[in-house]
Amino acid sequence: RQAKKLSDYKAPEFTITDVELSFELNPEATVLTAVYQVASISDKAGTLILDGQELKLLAVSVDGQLLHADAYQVTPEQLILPGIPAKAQLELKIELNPKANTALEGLYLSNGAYCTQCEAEGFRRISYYLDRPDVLARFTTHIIADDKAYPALLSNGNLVSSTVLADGRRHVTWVDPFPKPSYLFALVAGDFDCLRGSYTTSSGREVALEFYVDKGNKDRAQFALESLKRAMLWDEQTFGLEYDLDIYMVVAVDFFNMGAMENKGLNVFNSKYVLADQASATDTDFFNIESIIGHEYFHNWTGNRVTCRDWFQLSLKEGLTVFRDQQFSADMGSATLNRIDAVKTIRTAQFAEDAGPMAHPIRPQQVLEMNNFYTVTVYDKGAEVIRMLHTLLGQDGFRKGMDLYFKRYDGQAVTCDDFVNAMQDANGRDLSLFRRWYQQSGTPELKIYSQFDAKKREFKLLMQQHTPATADQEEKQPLLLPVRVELLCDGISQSYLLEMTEAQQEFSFAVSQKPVPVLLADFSAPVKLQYQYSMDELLQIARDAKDGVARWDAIQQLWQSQVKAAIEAKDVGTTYQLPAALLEFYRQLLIQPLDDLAFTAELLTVPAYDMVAEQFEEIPVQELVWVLQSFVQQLAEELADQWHNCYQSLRIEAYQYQEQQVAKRALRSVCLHYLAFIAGKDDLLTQQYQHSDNMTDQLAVLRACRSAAHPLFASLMHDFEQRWRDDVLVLDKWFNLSASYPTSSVFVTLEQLTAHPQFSWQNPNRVRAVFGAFYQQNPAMFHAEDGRGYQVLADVVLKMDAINPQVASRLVTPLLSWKRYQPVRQQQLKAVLQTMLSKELSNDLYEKVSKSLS
Ligand code: BAL
Ligand code: ZN
Repeated sequence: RQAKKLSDYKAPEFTITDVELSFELNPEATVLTAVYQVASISDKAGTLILDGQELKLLAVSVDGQLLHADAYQVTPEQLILPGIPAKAQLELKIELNPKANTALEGLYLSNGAYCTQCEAEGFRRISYYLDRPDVLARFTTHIIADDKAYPALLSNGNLVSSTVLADGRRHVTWVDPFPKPSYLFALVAGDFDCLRGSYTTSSGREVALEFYVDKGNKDRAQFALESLKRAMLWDEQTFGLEYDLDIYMVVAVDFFNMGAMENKGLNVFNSKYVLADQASATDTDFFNIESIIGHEYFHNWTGNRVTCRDWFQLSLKEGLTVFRDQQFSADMGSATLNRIDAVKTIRTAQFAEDAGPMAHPIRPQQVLEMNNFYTVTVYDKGAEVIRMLHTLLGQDGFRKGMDLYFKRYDGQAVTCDDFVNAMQDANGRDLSLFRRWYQQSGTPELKIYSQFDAKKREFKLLMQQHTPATADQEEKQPLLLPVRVELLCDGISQSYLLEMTEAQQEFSFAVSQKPVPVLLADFSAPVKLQYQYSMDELLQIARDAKDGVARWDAIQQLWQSQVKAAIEAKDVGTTYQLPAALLEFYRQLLIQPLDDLAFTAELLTVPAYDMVAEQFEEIPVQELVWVLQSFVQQLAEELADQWHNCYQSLRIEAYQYQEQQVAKRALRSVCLHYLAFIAGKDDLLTQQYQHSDNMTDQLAVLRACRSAAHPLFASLMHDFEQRWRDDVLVLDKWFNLSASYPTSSVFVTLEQLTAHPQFSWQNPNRVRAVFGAFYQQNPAMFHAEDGRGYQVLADVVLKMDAINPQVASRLVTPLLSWKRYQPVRQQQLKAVLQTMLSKELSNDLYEKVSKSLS
């Protein structure tokens, strides 16, 4: 199997300027007529090679002449057409079987509705095409389908005609005036409810907003519609970017591989990121909807108007758009809490990716299956890289760079280098060193030592950076690290932004007395920091630092050191005593929570397993599970009255998704979580489950009972399943909780779940709800001593590979990092991976499994 390399990039020899697609929809035999205006770049005749997969080609014509089958060649991946004139009209007739398409790439059926997914290389499953992002064409789309069964016939751009044919079918025509790459093409046909709204842009243009959802779900789309309006306004105010078509459509579908897709003018969304109301969705669901609606909308400029030259440049649009959606969410709510969430993602999933066999820079250099590179590295580390530019250039400098980027490249397919050039030129600043972030993989380690000279009244920070080798790259170079520092002295905080450019550097500060340094405030660079703090210093930072992220991080570091101490003391039972100072800090927080209750809730939360695990080169699985559980138990018991009193003081009013209320619920949920670990709280748990008016509070009870393996769990879960068995989105929460129950009974449960009438191997949401939860939230059982957890997941991965390779390839991730575990686990993991590799695998799975074993 041949991987593609960034260094092999060649501009296309032909381009396609105009595309006219006519779909006659039929579940098992859709007929597509595709007409392309083809132009040779060199203005010479030549061989045109189009990409295509699993297509039934019925006919080919060039300039109106039907070609005989020996005038072209069809391979499993290409249509090769020799002797194409410098300018030609190519017409293809193709038959598709959407019903048989369980991979959910190209044209497929979701609950009876037709929909498409073309990014990254799905268009080649619809038609033979130059399926690469640097070929931009104007698309006209005709859809012909039964009018009664499919009243909504949608595609990109503006609707220009709609007529009913004599045979009762409807024929609609959509024209997208903006040239686009094929990955942004979309078609939807179905019978939906439509929630309509409108938005007037800052220049006074009226845009129709339309949300297409399953029948009966219109009310649940209201929040998404309002989120979209907020996103449109925010992009105008923050970046001066206005929407450019007359209509913006969002379709919610149940069968979808990703979260959502930014097709021009016609976003397709996983329904879980559109539909929400207080009874069925949690505060986190509402938050995610606003953020993803924003993300897809922001792509209209960062991705669609300016797109990627090739897929190695994916972070050009994804890193930048994640950064933009993070800024949007920060402005809609709490900047600190949003930043904490982003830091958690980097420290868990992204650092783990760097440490595993799939390590890659944010601009990968080699790819076998592009779908494998929609990763936390490209997305979230990509966003960190953009954030560092923002930090270095400041808000105004960054905006100047963005303005120049759009001025130069609107309507083009460009590279990450082009983006950095715009930032550099707009600010008159040399960013050559900074560019290393795009080509170097791995997590830099930043060691800092301090020295205080009382006589000279000088405080020094000695910094060393080092990036360990990764699976893909041996040699590493120093990077440009923006390091935010606060010096705390006598309750006063002084802030600095240091720019580290060498492997080793020293920074001096004039001070009156020895300060406590707050290092890497706001997590100003995606690195692992090492500094020897005392417990008192960490508690002082947690109390006094200006930066909220640093305050939270100080508590994180404190917990990390406690976990290490408990494991080193081989004291993994119940006897390890948490330090009195830490307990006292928590006691005071509970007696007098901070004004920001959501931030208080974060401080009161013991870090999750995956967060702590990432600190260990060899992960001591069972010890970690025990230690974390025993810490929660100890905190629960030591502060029993305080948890109870704090919980009782937070009575809340009728549900609204509103910042203060969300914060109160978050703190109540944390208190409840600890209370579930104490005997005698059954009434309180039952009370909240039965009497709350919203999903957030109900789910908090189930989660607390799950984590504490509480006797109430079974009966409450039974009730929940009865209540929600007809609502699959909510039932996913039940699937998730069932699969993450931390006892060995879960292995029987997993079998029962897959036999549940609402479970379907064809639906990625169901599969992820069960098996994603099993490996992400049930470390004790996923890593069961006898290797059963690994075997269960490996069997599911193989089964899924035949149905939906993208889903299979995501699920295999936790099996790949076998080198991080003790020898027995290594053997167990390697054995399941070797068995996998002996089978016929998709490229998606083959790339990951073979790298892991190499
Ligand atoms: N472009 C794929 C989905 C997203 O990142 O928006
Ligand atoms: Zn995106």
